[in-house]
Amino acid sequence: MRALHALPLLLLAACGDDGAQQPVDAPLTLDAAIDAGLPIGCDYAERRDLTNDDVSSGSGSPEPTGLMFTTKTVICGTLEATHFDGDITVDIDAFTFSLAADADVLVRLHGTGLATPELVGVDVYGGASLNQLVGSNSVIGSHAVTAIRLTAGTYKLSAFALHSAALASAMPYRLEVVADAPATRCPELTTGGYAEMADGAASTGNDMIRLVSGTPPAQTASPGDSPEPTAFSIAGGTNHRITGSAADVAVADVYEDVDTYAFATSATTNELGVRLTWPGATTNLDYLLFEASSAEPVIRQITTATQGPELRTFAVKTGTSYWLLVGAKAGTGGLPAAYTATLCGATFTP
Ligand SMILES: [Ca+2]
Ligand SMILES: [Ca+2]
Ligand SMILES: [Ca+2]
Ligand SMILES: [Ca+2]
Repeated sequence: MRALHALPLLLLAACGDDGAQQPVDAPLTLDAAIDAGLPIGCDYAERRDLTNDDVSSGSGSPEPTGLMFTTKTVICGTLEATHFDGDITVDIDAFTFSLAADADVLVRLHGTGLATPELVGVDVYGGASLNQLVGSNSVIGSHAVTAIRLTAGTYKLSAFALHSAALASAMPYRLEVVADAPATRCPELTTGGYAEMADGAASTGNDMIRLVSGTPPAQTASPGDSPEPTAFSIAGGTNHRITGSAADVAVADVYEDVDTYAFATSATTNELGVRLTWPGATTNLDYLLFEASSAEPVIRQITTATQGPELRTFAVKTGTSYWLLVGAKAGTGGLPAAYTATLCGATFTP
């Protein structure tokens, strides 16, 4: 299945990104009437479903909400059941909003049933033509979340649902942008936690997954490896520390040493941030998240930077066992590298 941002992207030609200009002497009753029609908790509600898709149809344009973000902005829309394109597109709804100042934000998409279609999420675009992808998320468990820093300006949120058939019924959703404080929500922990202990002299004791270029990730054939047993059951609002060493090993793999850590989410934890850090500026470490015993990545945080952190916030399933794999990119400098992974649990309640 194609990612949304791999679909043909057609630039907006004649559509400005400014909200409709209101005459300064517009009657006050106009605003009152619009506001009165909004569902509770919504700052804007989708108005033109059939023409707010500027990705797959090419003929649409984002709805200019006119909203200026301060601490929380909520856009309410619906994934429609009525205009599946016969391929994979169920519905795409694009909206613009603006920030007057730079801000760290969490972008969430939530609503009942959003886990039903094959892929539901939000792409965030910036730039003068609103075609530069600056963030994205997809539903895992109950909802979708990502954390990004946005500079002042105008952005486009494209909510999408991709599936092999039309939805059985329409699904209302809420797109929310809320202020974030990543430095306090998920700072690097510097003491305590779980230390890698089962990698062995060959640094293969905790591998679990092979990532060979050109083939899907697969479980190792070795019967001798096992994931590091952190025994973490991560509750919302609690942060946990893992430390380990990425060894300098020669393997025919995308990664040299890979180290896999088993942990679980608590019954209410539905979001996780993972901050992976290491010293120096010549080493490229990545992390991937798998559900335990699966070789299909749920999250790949694999930027090519040779300086930490690798940092991402995403939705997770509650009460679920996961594997966090830390890998040293093949050929990277500075190995062995001591690393710290800080896992930050959160409970989002709509
Ligand atoms: Ca639409
Ligand atoms: Ca829609
Ligand atoms: Ca290791
Ligand atoms: Ca290893």
